[in-house]
Amino acid sequence: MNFLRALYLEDEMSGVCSGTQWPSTGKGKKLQLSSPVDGHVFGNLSMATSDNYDELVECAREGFVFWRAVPAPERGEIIRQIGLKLREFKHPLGTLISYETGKPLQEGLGEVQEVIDICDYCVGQSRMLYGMTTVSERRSHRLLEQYHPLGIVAIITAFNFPMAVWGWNAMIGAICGNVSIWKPSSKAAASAVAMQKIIGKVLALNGLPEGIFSLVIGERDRVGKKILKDRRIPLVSFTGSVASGRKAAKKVAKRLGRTILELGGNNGIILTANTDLKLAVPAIVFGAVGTTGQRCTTTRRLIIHESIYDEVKRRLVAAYQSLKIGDPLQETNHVGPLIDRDAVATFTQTVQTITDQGGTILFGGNQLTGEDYSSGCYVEPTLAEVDHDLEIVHQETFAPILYLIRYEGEVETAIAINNEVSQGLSSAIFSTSQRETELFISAQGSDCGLANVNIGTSGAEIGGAFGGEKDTGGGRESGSDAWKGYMRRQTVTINYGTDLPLAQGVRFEI
Ligand code: UN1
Repeated sequence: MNFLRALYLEDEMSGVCSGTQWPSTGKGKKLQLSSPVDGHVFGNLSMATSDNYDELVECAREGFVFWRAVPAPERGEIIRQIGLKLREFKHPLGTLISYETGKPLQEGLGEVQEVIDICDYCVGQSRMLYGMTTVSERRSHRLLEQYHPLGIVAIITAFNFPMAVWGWNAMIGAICGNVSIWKPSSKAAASAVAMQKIIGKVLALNGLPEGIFSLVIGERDRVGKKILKDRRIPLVSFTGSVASGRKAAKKVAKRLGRTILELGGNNGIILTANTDLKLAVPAIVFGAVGTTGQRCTTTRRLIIHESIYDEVKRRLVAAYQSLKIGDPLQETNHVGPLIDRDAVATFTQTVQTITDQGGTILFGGNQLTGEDYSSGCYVEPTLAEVDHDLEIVHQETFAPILYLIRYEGEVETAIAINNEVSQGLSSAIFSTSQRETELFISAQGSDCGLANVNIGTSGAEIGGAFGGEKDTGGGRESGSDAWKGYMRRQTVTINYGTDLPLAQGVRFEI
């Protein structure tokens, strides 16, 4: 476990940090950190108390007063240094992600790369927080629009991307002049502690005050609820299930705070009669089993034209037979464990429900047992043949279960099936016909936030805005103009003349 030491992780950890300081958590509840890879407990963490939380928020308020006055390109310079530091620690950080969450090492390293990429992106973006000017209807007047920081951004993240999703939010938020308080999933607490320790080096080197990047690991009912109700926090960026996102959004809305929601997906790939299967098969398999089916962008539904259905099925079964499941740190394995035993129970229950509702399991469906799988978290990636309208198919099960759905006729039928679920995150089409692909990305096409052509549903690049529609929550994070969601917009009207004309020609004489 050299990577734990390389990341300065000790056996006893604190779950509270205001930047570089780790205040004592006192009576905080203890959390055991264990790995789904081998079931070992590799550390203990003391969670934040309510007092810890309040102190952290006060410190962040002070941090904001400092940070908002730092010129944006100077803020970008700090982020540049963070990106360089992360390059130095990429391997141990990626290894920790893999060990703590169970995703293959390649994907763990890819996740750290995603944070490095967003850092690089933010360095440039820090010089491009553009406003605009427009003409006034009044003589010697000018209208302009500018963007200011909001204040404290709370970032609530899930276990499946324990560093990247924080990176999108914290880095974009920071160049915009905000400070952040990160509440990670307690299932991936060590990844958060390690990240905080690494960025702390940069904060210390630059002599920055506390309260710019804070971390709070606490119970959902204690710390999580406090964040949602806290008027001192103008923006909450929430990643998680639709059910918990709905509850969180209600609480924040009650105080008229802002949210950025990145909730569940039920992502489909359409395979038309014109599919290039050489491209499609690896994209489907990576999309369905990558991160053991626990990405919000995981491919869950395949909508396959009847003319190629049997061939697709044959190739997928063959591909699934060749998948190696086991220790994700060994690079010869394709698939690691699920996050915990509860996730295995959900998987097993879903497999049962599929058959109860009339579906057929084509491949897999079982939990794996034996010496290599002693943590009890490993399952077989699963293929199921189903009708598109089964209730279970319309739900997101966070596990490697891929539904094969047959369609007849034109691509419009497949698009309708793609769009009939309540979630709207990612979608894809495989086709060499421009008519079909253009229709898919047109206004009559996919209703999702991400619509891909001849690539799979997962593995989005940071340069685009990331997020989805309908039950996915409508939020946008990461690239493009997503930064605007982290700022308050101000319209300014300037009179540089000697008269005071009123808008709309209203006359008022005194
Ligand atoms: C998530 O699962 O919450 O597009 C994020 C992807 C990754 C991010 C997934 N870049 O699959």
